[in-house]
Amino acid sequence: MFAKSATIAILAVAGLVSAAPAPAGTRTERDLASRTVTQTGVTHSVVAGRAGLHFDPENVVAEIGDVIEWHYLPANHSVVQSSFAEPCQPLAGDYGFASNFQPVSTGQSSQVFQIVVQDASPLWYYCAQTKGSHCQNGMAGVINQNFNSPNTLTAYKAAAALTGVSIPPSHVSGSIIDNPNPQSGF
Ligand SMILES: [Cu+2]
Repeated sequence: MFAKSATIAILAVAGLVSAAPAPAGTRTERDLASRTVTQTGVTHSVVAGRAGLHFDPENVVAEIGDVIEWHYLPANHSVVQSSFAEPCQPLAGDYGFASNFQPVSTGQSSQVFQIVVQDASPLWYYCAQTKGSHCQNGMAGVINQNFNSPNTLTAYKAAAALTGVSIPPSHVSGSIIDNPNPQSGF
């Protein structure tokens, strides 16, 4: 299961490395079949919707090859990658990772969303739910923030609050799978 997940996730974050030089005549978009990372076996769980419009923990430090796994509490959240500069909208070209919406009435969703960390660059993301303006109200997170940079999660949220309406992704990319440990909480 993990190997399959990793393959999908690699495709999901293709946009992260689209700036890397590619041999002449090859596509750079999402064409990452040859790019692999060695998985560490470490999973970081993040809960969407704990304590309101919030990802918990919202700031994760992860190694390359770690899995980030989002769980969903009520009501109807999603996880969508953005840039730091443009909060509450998908990465340009829609290349980032993106989950579907996960409607939940009680407990947590039976599904989780996973990606594999591909490099050390910060990964910014938000919830695209427009009912209640989740992103504008602070439902955003980061993986591997550069703590020596002014690009902090606080700054992202401040900019997010000034955006109008969140933009949903045009695609789903990443691994949406049944919760592998439904009896173990998060
Ligand atoms: Cu949300």
